[in-house]
Amino acid sequence: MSTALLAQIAASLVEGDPDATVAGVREAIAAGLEPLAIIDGALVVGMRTVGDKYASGEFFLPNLIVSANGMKQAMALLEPELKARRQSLKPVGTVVIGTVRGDIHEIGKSLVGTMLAANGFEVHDLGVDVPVDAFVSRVREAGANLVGLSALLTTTMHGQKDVIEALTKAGLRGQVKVMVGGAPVSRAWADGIGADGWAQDAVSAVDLATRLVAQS
Ligand code: B1M
Repeated sequence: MSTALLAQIAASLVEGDPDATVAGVREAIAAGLEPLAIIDGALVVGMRTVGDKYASGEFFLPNLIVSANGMKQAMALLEPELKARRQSLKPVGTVVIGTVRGDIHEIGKSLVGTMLAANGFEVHDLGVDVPVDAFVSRVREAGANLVGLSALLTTTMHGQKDVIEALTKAGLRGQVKVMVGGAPVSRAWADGIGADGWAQDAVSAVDLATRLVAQS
């Protein structure tokens, strides 16, 4: 039953039916499915199919927008569930996260931020299309020990390098670790721009963040 329900949620995301996505997620929560299983087994699967269909020319921008909206509504239901499973008095670390300048892709970044919060991090989510200076000033104000930079476009990836350079210039690079991610971002790219780590997905981002703050 749970496999069928997860497949049904993924299909509703692909079909662009946010009401059905939300209803399916509610049903899955009520059935006792773990939030992470719903995210990984249905929402990420559905968004991946949407991406493939867009890449092959079967889907167009409006399809992406409707599916992204369904994903966002589903995540709003799952975030409190994730947080409720993790109650930490002292944050594991303080992270400033955002999607870099010129890039409005929100879902992956928000998923990483939600997972970090659910795992005990204090998360300052700056949103999307974040100017370089906004990262720098929030790191300073929050006394963050980690920065997370998301980029989904090959044309915006260099924004990650710009933030690292700006942190160095501001004299903050010694106090913060930098992790990068997003579909076009690779380990080689992360090494090349002087980031401290790269994560392929939200689950490995939590592992990486935990290791990085332990070193800081
Ligand atoms: Co756009 N888009 N998009 N898009 N979009 C992509 C990224 C694209 C690959 C689609 C394609 O052509 N196949 C392509 C980029 C090509 C490239 O540069 N290599 C593309 C393009 C071209 C564009 C526009 C230029 C289209 C246009 O206008 N002609 C435009 C750009 C706008 C801009 O940013 N300036 C655009 C717009 C949009 C929408 C607004 C319609 C919408 C975003 C809505 C929103 O976010 N609110 C959208 C969407 C939905 C996508 C796809 C289909 C799905 C992205 C997504 O949400 N995936 C995407 C295709 C794809 O990726 N296959 C595509 C689900 C999400 C869970 O995965 O974001 O990869 P992802 O995040 C993962 C990992 O990457 C990682 O963990 C996450 C969770 O597992 N991760 C991190 C992400 N950030 C991390 C940070 C970390 C660590 C891990 O540490 C800090």
